[in-house]
Amino acid sequence: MQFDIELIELFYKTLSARISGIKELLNHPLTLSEKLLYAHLFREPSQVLIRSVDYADFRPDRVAMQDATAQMALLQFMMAGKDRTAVPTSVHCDHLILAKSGAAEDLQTATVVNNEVYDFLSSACNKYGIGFWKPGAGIIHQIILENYAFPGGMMIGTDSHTPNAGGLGMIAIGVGGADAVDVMTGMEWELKFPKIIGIKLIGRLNGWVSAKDIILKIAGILTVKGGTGCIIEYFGEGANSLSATGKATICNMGAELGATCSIFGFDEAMSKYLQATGREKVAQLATGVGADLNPDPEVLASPEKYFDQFIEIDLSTLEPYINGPFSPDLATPVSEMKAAAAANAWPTTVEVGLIGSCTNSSYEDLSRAASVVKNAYENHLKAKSVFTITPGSEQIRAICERDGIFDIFRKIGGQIFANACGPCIGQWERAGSEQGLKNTVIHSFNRNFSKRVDGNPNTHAFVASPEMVAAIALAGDLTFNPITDTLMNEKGEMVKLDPPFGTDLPSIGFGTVVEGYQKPTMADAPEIVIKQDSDRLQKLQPFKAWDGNDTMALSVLIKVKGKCTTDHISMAGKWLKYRGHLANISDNLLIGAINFFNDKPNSVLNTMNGEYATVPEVAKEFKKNGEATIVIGDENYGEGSSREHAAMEPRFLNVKAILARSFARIHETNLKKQGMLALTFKDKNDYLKVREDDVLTISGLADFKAGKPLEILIVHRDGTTETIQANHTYNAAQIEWFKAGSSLNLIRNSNK
Ligand code: MIC
Ligand code: SF4
Repeated sequence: MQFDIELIELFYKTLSARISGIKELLNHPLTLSEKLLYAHLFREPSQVLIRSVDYADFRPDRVAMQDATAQMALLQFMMAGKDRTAVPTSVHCDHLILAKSGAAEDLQTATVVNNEVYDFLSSACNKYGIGFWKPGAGIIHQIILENYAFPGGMMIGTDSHTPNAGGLGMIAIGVGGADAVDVMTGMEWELKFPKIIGIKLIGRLNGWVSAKDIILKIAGILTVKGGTGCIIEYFGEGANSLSATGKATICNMGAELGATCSIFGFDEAMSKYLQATGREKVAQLATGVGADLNPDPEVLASPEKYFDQFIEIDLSTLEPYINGPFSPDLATPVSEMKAAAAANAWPTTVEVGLIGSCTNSSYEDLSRAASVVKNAYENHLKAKSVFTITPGSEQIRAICERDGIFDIFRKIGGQIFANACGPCIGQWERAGSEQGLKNTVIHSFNRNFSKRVDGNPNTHAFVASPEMVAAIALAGDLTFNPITDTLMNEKGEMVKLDPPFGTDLPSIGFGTVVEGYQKPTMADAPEIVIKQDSDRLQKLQPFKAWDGNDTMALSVLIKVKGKCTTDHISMAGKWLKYRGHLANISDNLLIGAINFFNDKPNSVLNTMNGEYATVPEVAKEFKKNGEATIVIGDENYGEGSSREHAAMEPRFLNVKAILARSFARIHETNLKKQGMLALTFKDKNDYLKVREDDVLTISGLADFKAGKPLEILIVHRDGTTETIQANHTYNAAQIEWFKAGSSLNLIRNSNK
């Protein structure tokens, strides 16, 4: 379906003139990222912005939110006192559907169980002029790609995989709800001007290798931190040979590298996809300004001159990859899996193969995976593992059903779940997972942090392309390499699977499925009701402003050891139901994080009584006593999702500061927006100085300034002290958020 065509037309009409102005200002050939970032500045650009140094204000074209984050975002938006959103916005119900018995039944259960939340979201959308996509319509990123994304546009979304729309040439960035509120209230949206990593793809994919393998390989090169503060821009003949949905897979998983977003230049594949999905007009308009939607020829000719980092990947020599367990950047080429699994004692029997998610549920993905299954079936092979499929949207589901793709999966016992996130976010009632047995699953999703799929810390989740998931699940063996290995069929014959094949676009078109969309009416919108005694929704109370004291004395709540993603800070799965209730969801604060001092999750010292208790319990005790605390973090603290609950929960429970070795971008901004102090050790070794019963006094707050470190006095229990320095990245405007108690308090104050 085509939305907001007037806005898109206006955008293309003025683009070339804007880009000429930018060229004049920068006075050098431009990367695509520069063109699109400058073209979306809030104010006419008047100075060159220094990458990774200057903050810049932007005017995104649209906002997208999914149900698990939209609740908090809309609760905040309601406090801002506006009648409607300033830019086109959409909300998508995808995260709250539990996968258990199959699509129809699970969807029915979800509408009952989440009734109150869906009602709240739908009535808020109706009132504020927001497009609402009902449960069952599909996963946010797939719906955006099919209906809203347009080459050259800029979008923010309250989900870290928003960059998926880069597959259609859009600058699409994952943010927290408070950032969405900025844009929805018509204010400027701020971002540190990113660095740009150029990736040239040469050659062509063949055989078992797919777009997913490109990003799995890059994850291995750049790691989960390597994209932080960067846009990844893809180009080269290899890039042009990929389908739009293949490009989207690559952009989607750029989130796993911490990248701000990823982008491809407009090409024939994008045009074809736009046309196939009913957006001929956009395809035509974008074609008319094709040069503006691609890097300049000089950049393509000497990329190393214009990008901050340059990588070249030859698709012709690429192998399929399997990444994991527990981290999406642990990349192993399929040919080395036998050795890697043995060396690490990974369980090699694969119990479940899960296909789908926002990353990989395009027609191309599902048709290629189905071709593998069909080939196996025709050769009398039986699947050794269980198969599940989560389609990305109703549109995809309907055409896969129409074209017989799902029947192929059903033949080997595959179960089709609802068009939703499902197992990807722990919304999977997996029988027996509570027993905590060591086991292996393989999926085509993007994240595989501990406990993420089924809540079991001993589930080893590996990430691969849908076709590799299909092959490995058929074999039931993680070390199976379909390129070289054979499988024994029912007749005792050895069978070698044929390489997968599929098509990017269905030969008889997408049809016209647009189920589940609710257009806002605004005028006759009824009041938004939040019940007093609800355990799912709670009206927000503004956070208190800074008290004006120069110093802040904070007890250590937890010193986190190692990886601490937002899944560790604010777990998803069964906790998703409290995403609209700050008090209730705060009961999961940091329950997945490992305490440095005893190597246990959710067991920290309560210095007030010398006993160990859970993190939320101890935080609440401190809060009750009117004492504030600090959390000590390791590297890349807050990696992963955009959920601002990971920042609001500590704020709510009186944690005033997070002092880490380093932060992930979205989380750091979320902390700032909620009025917290997000600080980093100036000397990373100082992390080791903090003991579990310390009190840390931050000083210099009266003179809190951009670029000026804060001083922290560590007072140990034995009376000894040490002084350390803490860096921060607050600019003058962000310091005002801290002072006001949150960025939202500032918006509210200005609306009074
Ligand atoms: C995820 O993939 O982790 C999520 C669930 O989509 C999150 C958003 C959330 O926690 O609601 C994300 O990626 O931002
Ligand atoms: Fe949903 Fe998973 Fe995609 Fe997040 S990564 S939006 S949970 S499908």
